Amino acid sequence: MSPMLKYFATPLLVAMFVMSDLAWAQKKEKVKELLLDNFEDSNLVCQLGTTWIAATDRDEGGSSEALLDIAGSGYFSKKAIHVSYQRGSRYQHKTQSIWKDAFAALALLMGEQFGRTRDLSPYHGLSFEAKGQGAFSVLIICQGQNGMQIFYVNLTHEENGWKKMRVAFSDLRLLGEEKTIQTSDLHAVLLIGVSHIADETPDHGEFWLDDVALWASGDARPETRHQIEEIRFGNLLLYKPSIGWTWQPEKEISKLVAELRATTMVFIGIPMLNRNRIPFSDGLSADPGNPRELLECTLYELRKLGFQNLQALDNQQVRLKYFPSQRFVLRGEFSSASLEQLKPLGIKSNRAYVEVDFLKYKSTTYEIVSFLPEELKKEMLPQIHAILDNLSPHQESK
Ligand SMILES: [Ca+2]
Repeated sequence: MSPMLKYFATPLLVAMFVMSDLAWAQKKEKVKELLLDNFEDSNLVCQLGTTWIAATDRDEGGSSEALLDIAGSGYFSKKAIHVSYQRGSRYQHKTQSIWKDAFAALALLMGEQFGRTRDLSPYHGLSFEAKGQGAFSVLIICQGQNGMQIFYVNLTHEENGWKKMRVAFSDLRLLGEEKTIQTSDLHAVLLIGVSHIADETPDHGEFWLDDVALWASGDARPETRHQIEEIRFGNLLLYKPSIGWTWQPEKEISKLVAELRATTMVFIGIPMLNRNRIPFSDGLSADPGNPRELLECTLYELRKLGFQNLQALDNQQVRLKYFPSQRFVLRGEFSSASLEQLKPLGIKSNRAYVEVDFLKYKSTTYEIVSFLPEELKKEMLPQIHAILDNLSPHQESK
């Protein structure tokens, strides 16, 4: 029997689920998001049937260049769009007597060809995953009553890896003016563009985008990768992705991580009620009011799950929205087997961050183990905490 199987064979019932965003945990409105492109089909045609193009100042007399291709490694997926560009210098417009700043951008036509428009007013904004050092600019060209209008917003991106960018259209400003975009402007959108910003990035470089989506104002959950459904777990209400998700305790955790293309998970345990002690595997048990005993049993279980060199950093009482929790914070390392599974997700370091919460509800203690690669902690930990905060008592419907 594998150590994992032994672990699961204990009285602990364990469920796991993936999280990708926090808002869904708060409200269950229908997701109306439209995924424009995840590039997995390797072509430059998006979900609308329109095409990604390189948009540069060449047509107006400039000398910038941009090349698009589908790159072989996406955001937790196989493909993304890749842009390499070389910005020229300021140029004089070939038909108007004005000088303009050089630009080289990636753009998505909203109509089948340039000049055709699409009504984006039902949508609230644009989201995408971006990779590339420097800052990004999102722009929308609208066909206004007085001709073309360019609205834009700048976004910072200081990290090396993928970062989620989420823009509300209402954040866009008319180029050169203070005017913000109005719903009426969105009735006739010619294209959506994304570029690096001249002031903050070199004149030549490259960047990647993936999972480009339009989100609607009613979207409770802007993520598209995992549909979330509510499940009852013991006395608690939890959320889990419903597509392709099954609980398979006989599998290694690390494999599940890779299969789900997720790097963070939470385990919920319902220890069988045993009067005053929480049972762990191999006959161990702990007094729920005794942090030292809880920690010892926790370390024992985590080692069985394949974590190594564990070090307890903190232990505190945390007040969640509905429950008090005894929380342990630990650092450790993934096993080499786990790390092999994490590699395709772009995780290179074996450093792991782990939090274990023990929360009591009625006569049951729940054990929640959240773990993630240390390098994703900044991005994912707030989401884990949001999920924990939003765990709520299950209400029988009448
Ligand atoms: Ca992709």
